[in-house]
Amino acid sequence: MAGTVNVALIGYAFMGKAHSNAYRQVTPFMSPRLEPRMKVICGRTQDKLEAAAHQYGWEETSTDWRATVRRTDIDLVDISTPGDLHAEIAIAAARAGKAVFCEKPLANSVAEARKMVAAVEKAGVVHMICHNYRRIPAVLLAKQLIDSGRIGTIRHFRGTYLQDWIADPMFPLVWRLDREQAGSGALGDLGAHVVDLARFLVGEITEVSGHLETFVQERPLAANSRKRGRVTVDDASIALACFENGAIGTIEATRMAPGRKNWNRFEINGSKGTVAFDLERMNELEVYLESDDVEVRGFHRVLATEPEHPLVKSWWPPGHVIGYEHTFIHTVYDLLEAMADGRVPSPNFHDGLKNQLVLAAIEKSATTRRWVSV
Ligand code: SOE
Repeated sequence: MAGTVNVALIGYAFMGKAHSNAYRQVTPFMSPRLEPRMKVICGRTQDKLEAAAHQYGWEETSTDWRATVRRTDIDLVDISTPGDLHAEIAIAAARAGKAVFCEKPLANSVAEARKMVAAVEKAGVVHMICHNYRRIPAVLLAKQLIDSGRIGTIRHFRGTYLQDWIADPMFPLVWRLDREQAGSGALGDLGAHVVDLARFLVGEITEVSGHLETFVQERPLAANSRKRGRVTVDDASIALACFENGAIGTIEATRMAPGRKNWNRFEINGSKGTVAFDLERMNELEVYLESDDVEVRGFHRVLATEPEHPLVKSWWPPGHVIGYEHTFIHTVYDLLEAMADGRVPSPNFHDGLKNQLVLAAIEKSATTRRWVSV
């Protein structure tokens, strides 16, 4: 290990949790040359901060982000707050000479985003936006196939990001439904990912024709469900797009599609083939190549878990999908909970013995060429 990066994370909600987990897991799995040290987690409410620090392993807490970004012992500022704070924090962090890692969408307006870019450029600091879906092996495989020309000239991009968590009109008016805090609705929250994937895989977008819709105009207040407040962002967004390279596309994002939980899907058609991806089956890429022999030509489901696939080497053997690690986490969790209760969890040694008896019986049967009772 060549050194350490002291991290300050600002924001402890869903994205803060995802980022905390990334700092914890990156070293044991991927051996980066710089090791993140989870120095301080920063937010508004002290008891929530303490709980988050304890849960994820942050050394300290702070309710003062301004003081935090000025600290001389902080190298990297991670902005996982709602969008209305991105610009102010990022600019302050850049001025303090810190590397900045920011959740998407970058800002709540283009004007803010421009100021953020100017600040990091002027300070000469490292900066990154968190478009995590670019780092999925199957998505990177799609990129390889596109960049190598295997699917030919790209003609169509069809990107849909569908969720359903606000489909119920009684779902409360959380910050993501407030323009002041979130900037926009499904468009910025989910559409930003689709746009990023479109740019990453196909190229720059030159022209769009969009439509935004807010189906549920008022919702119960989060703090008092008897009162209602106005939804000031889009529930759904849809756009046609033209790309610099001549491709055309559609970009759809909604949080009002019952049954679609995290359906981030794209299909890209080229002159010689198609690639299609669905986040809900994130270890797979569907591939169709005109160059395949006609009698076997068709969509192939490629399981992107071979060491030859991008990023996979750091994880598991072929077929051991990403997500495999969570099965161990769940197992260890149940073990710890059982220890806390003073009980023996399941499966336990009794299960191990019963299993062993079956294995032994199979061996015996194989040698004796007979049925064997267990
Ligand atoms: C909620 O809609 C959300 O958590 C987004 O904010 C994330 O960016 C997306 O990756 C998953 O869904």
